[in-house]
Amino acid sequence: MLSYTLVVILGTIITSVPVVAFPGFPRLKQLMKIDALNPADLNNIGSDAADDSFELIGDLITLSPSNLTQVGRDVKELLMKSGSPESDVAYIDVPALDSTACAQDTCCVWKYIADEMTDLFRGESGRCTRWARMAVRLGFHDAGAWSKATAHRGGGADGSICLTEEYTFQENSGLEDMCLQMRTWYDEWHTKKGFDISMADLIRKQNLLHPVVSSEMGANVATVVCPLGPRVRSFVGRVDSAVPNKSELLPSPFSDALDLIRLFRDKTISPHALVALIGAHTTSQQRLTNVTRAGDPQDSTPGVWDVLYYEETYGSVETPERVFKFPSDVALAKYSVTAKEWVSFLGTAGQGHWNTDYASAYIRLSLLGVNNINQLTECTKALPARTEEYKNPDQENMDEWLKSSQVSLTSEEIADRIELGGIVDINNLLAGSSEREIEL
Ligand code: HEM
Ligand SMILES: *[C@@H]1O[C@H](CO)[C@@H](O)[C@H](O)[C@H]1NC(C)=O
Ligand SMILES: *[C@@H]1O[C@H](CO)[C@@H](O)[C@H](O)[C@H]1NC(C)=O
Ligand SMILES: CC(=O)N[C@H]1CO[C@H](CO)[C@@H](O)[C@@H]1O
Repeated sequence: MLSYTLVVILGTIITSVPVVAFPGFPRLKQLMKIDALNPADLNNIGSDAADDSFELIGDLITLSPSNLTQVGRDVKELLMKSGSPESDVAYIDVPALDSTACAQDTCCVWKYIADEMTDLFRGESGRCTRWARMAVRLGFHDAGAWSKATAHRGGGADGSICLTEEYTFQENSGLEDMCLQMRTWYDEWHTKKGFDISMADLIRKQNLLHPVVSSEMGANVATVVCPLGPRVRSFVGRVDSAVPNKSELLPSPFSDALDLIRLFRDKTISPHALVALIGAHTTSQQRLTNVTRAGDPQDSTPGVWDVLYYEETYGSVETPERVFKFPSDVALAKYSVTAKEWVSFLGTAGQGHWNTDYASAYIRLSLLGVNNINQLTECTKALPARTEEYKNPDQENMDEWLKSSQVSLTSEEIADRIELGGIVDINNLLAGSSEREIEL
């Protein structure tokens, strides 16, 4: 498939980009300026109704109800936890890309971009690739560099992570490739394909292909491409900023639960929502937190948006040796304030609950620092369809890999293969196949 060839080529080019070897997380922790803990956090409430954030953000704080657009009203409802944060609304007929109908529909070009993203985000096994995971993390790191206390200095979901050198900051290690890819898409769609806009048409300009929009749309496309992932309602039209913002506002995998709760509180994200968001690690394979264990996943089913991550991190099921748990994740799983919500995501009944909570929390996260929420356009219909049922075709081989923590070329090859969503075939690899390029 063409898209995989592209990945291989890109992978080769990208290895020349300098990557900071160790992200230096502990330093960041000292830099955090933290308010006193909200007393509500000390009560182990945990129920959806009582322990969540309903706070308004951005322009919705000051706009009177009569001045709200449809989108303004919808987002306000979503922030206040009414309305559904997931949706399956989809195009029935997509207008041709070069048609007038497409030009008049803000979301139309996004459908084409989302399809192109999907090719990169989904692997042969049906799982999502490292590109999808990077896209989700990129959306978080762009939006998450914002806090109430520093809001006057800007920050948030403003694309600055890829528009400036922000992506080379230590805490963004591992996201360099994704920013380069976002810039490639920007060039392709904006510059080359001529989806350009007149200066007068400012809103249209904002709705078009700025990396900022890509970074939040990219995250939502990636999330739904991961099998079992939610289809998060998606809004476009954020305003770009070329000002790099505050690195110290992102979390460290070595923080304790209380620090993390405080850090996210200051972003209007409740402990409850934090527990839902952090479940994105269900898909991941860390590379930089412990470099000698590069490629080791955070649960036994990397690339699948399942609740096994919650079970294994909590310790309610046996976890194979190769699964690498971040200290911060374990801390949240065990802390009194967050444990109750954590446990509510365990088991098959947890999936639907988690997906809804994740979608709700991600909508909030993706709108931090956005001061034109009332002018956004909803483009959920541009997202690909979700995969509601999924079983790894190669779980037996995956399990074999997971139960050995031995570091060898073979294990790295398997990790690489899984990162690109390929099917694991241990026998082939053990037979000494040194072929790095996965059969695509
Ligand atoms: C307590 C908060 C969090 C901490 C401490 C944290 C930390 C980390 C670390 C250390 C990595 C691995 C980087 C590496 O070694 O290569 C990672 C990966 C990742 N994180 Fe988080 N994270 C947090 C919250 C979140 C949130 C809120 C999201 C999304 C909504 C998210 C999404 C991801 C994803 C998708 C990856 C995988 C990236 C990839 O495969 O390239 N994380 N995170
Ligand atoms: C709301 O709209 C009215 C008129 O339509 C305008 O005078 C007022 O300034 C607006 N208020 C806000 C907060 O935008
Ligand atoms: C990384 O993992 C190895 C193997 O489990 C361990 O010996 C080492 O202490 C870890 N290093 C760090 C920095 O956590
Ligand atoms: C414009 C702006 O807010 N820049 C800030 C980005 O973060 C650094 C480090 O915290 C500050 O020194 C800048 O002022």
